[in-house]
Amino acid sequence: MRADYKIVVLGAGGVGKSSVTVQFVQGVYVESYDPTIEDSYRKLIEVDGRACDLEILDTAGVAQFTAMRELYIKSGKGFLLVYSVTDENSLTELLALREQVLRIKDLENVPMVLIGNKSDLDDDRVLSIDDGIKVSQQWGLVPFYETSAMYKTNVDEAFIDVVRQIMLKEAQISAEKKQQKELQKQQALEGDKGAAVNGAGIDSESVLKRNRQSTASKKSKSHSKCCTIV
Ligand SMILES: Nc1nc2c(ncn2[C@@H]2O[C@H](COP(=O)(O)OP(=O)(O)OP(=O)(O)O)[C@@H](O)[C@H]2O)c(=O)[nH]1
Ligand SMILES: [Mg+2]
Repeated sequence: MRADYKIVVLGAGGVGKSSVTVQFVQGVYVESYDPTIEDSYRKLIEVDGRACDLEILDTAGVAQFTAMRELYIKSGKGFLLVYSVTDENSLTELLALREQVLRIKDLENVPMVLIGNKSDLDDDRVLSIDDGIKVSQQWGLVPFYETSAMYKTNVDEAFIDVVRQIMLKEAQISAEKKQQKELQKQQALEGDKGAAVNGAGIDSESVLKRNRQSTASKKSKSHSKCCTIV
């Protein structure tokens, strides 16, 4: 079965969101700058033996086109947060954008990567790799990549990382659902037994406790992502 993945590319104007996206989807580099209003792309890829149908939303960075932001954040499953290593403000802008994503998604762990693009522009660089690493650490070790859309450096890696995070999250959600169903089944069974023996109530406290412990251990595991710089 093919799984659907909606990925949203966010960041300030001109940082290279469209260039990175088009390089990933079509394998070409766009030299000209044409500010995006909103573009959507599809790409079928296989990740870890699973067919994935990616829907990538390339969003507007320029302020006059950002009205739709809230809506597409709501529908996104994974996010690429892009700044340019040649533009300090573009990294500062990402802090507010990440806050907006977390507020709208209202989840503890949102699949996300941090991207410092235009890594080929050595002479114009104002942000170092360490600046990116610092932000990644502040964000709880969100995977960080320096990319060059021009040379396709780390572009596929960044997209695949976010797809893997979505996969992991969905696997966790479906495991939790399964666990909950089993718990309900068990409760129903024990209720039947109790009623048959002496009409006593169900003692599900230990099962619930186990359930909570297992969820807590999963959560702590999912925090232990490492930061990737190639
Ligand atoms: N040298 C270099 N230039 C890049 C790179 N990525 C993008 N650019 C250039 O930067 C300019 C802006 O790139 P876009 O991809 O249009 O930027 P954007 O973030 O989509 O901009 P908005 O749609 O306005 O938000 C273009 O002229 C690109 O060719 C890169 O990795 N290296
Ligand atoms: Mg664009």
